[in-house]
Amino acid sequence: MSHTSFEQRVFSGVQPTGNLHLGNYLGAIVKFVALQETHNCLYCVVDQHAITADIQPPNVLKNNIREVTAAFLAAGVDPKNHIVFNQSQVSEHAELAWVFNCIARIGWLNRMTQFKDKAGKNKENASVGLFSYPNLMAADILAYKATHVPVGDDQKQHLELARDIATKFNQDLAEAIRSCGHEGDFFPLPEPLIQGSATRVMSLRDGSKKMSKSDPSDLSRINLLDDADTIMKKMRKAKTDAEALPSGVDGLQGRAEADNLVGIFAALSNISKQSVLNDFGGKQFSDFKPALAELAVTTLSPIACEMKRLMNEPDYIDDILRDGAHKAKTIARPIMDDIKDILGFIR
Ligand code: AQP
Repeated sequence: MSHTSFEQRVFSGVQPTGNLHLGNYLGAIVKFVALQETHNCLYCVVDQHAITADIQPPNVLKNNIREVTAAFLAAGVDPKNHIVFNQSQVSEHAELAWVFNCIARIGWLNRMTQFKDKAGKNKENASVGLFSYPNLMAADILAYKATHVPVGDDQKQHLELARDIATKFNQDLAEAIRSCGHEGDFFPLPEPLIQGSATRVMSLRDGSKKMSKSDPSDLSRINLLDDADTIMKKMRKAKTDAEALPSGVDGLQGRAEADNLVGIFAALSNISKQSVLNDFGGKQFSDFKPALAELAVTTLSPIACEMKRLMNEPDYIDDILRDGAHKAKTIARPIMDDIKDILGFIR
């Protein structure tokens, strides 16, 4: 039994694959902002993950990296007191991912549902990077020995894999870890932080599918850069059923679309779903949807406005990323050097 205690540190990332949406905001970015109050945080634009499905044209990828950074800043992430950077500028992520490719088992990766979803029927033709993506994600987190990872519910399985990798490394290399002068475990087991009423925001067109950047239907999601009219229109067209809203949360069972919209309202106003139903129980969607749309516009419009302003200052954004990468490297490099010593690589 190890008694190692690790400094609490938060790490999380968002892929710059375009169409940043309300799910990314409520499932992840809002949590990033809140955790700054209590933890040292690293927030990463995970650009190396963004080439696992399709290689984007370079100018598009650059723009998407700046857009995610702008979203972090506009939402309230503080790059002075915390660390904001893009993954590819800190080579330790890729270096550690290779080690983890040799720690993780193929059987573990074969169980990852996101790979199955994203590769679809064309598995043989998917990139090796898409398959080994969870190993890179484990490296993203463990390169900083991060202890807490705020993510949406869809990332739960990948976090479990990161814990399995950390456990196997700690156990298989226990003797080398000890002889290199480390007491107890080398890696913490990172904890997912999946909390609140919008951990899995669903598509506005289909309550059984998660809201996703890659959904071909733009009506399925609220993009962070949508203007007020577009948000109003998308909410108006959101799929619902014919019933009135229930007065208690139990009444949302089996009503995926209603549950999703109530969850979004609750998360946007930082109250419980039950509090939302206290106000709207018994009301029709024709009453609820305009109130939800207005709330979404009030919350998202200032963020979109600030994102656009920041996107017009690409040099400023690039400076933040470069500075953040430098700060991130000062944490990751010594950890990576220890890993090299543990493995027996000469340096
Ligand atoms: N629908 C969602 N509800 C709640 N949280 C979500 N997240 C993503 N979708 C939802 C969370 O946002 C963070 C960043 O996600 P990502 O960009 O790294 O990857 P993803 O999960 O693959 O996002 P998308 O938007 O769904 O993209 P595609 O279409 O490429 O699959 C993560 O914390 C994620 O949980």
